Amino acid sequence: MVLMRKIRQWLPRLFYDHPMSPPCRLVRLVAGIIGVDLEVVDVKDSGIDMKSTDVLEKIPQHTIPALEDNGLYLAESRAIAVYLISKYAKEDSLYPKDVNKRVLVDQRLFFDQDLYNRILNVLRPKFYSERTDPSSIDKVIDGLETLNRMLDGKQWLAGDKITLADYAVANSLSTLEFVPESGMDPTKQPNIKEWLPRVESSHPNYGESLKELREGFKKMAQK
Ligand SMILES: N[C@@H](CCC(=O)N[C@@H](CS)C(=O)NCC(=O)O)C(=O)O
Repeated sequence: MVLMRKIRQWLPRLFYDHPMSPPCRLVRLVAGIIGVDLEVVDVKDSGIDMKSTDVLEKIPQHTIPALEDNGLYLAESRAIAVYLISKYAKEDSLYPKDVNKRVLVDQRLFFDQDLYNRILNVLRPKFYSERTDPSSIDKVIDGLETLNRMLDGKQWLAGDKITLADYAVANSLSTLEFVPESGMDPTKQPNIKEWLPRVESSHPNYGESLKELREGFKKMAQK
């Protein structure tokens, strides 16, 4: 039993990744913070086709990030982060076991999924040199106003400690740096302005992750 557990700990956790993917960044960030090793497979470099029959059998969603851990196959960045924390973190503050605390983190994570999709509707046209629909910008601003209200009088998004929700939402917001011309500066919202640096300085890995993103954006802009 003990031997099996030890062997399982040594089996590689395959992580299907791309360095510039924001959802992949969230998982790498969380894994780094809780000290879990991932065997990173860059899908582009390795030529893996997430839509190939072999991969789709295991990961029907064909998106990255995806995780393969001892027979478990998982897509969706927030679900992967929840899994890694629940299974491997030494303590539960990032994703509490107490259901009354955890549900607040979950609520913010579902909110983040919606917010990120709104942000994507503004980022995507820039990738394809298309015009952004002004209503997409309005929807992001509405999301930022909601976030600002969530943070009213609070240090953190869910409870009295930093959680996965803070990292997920901050990670989503960081992608707005790619579209400065849109005028969607989250720090125009006073509570977000105070909260963001709090998240950024909460762990050295966050600063590293942000640096990596900014360097990537710079390279993309030079192309
Ligand atoms: N909600 C998903 C979004 C994943 C996603 O859309 N990933 C993109 C890369 S950033 C992707 O794999 N796109 C390729 C595809 O949809 O086939 C998550 O958070 O993991």
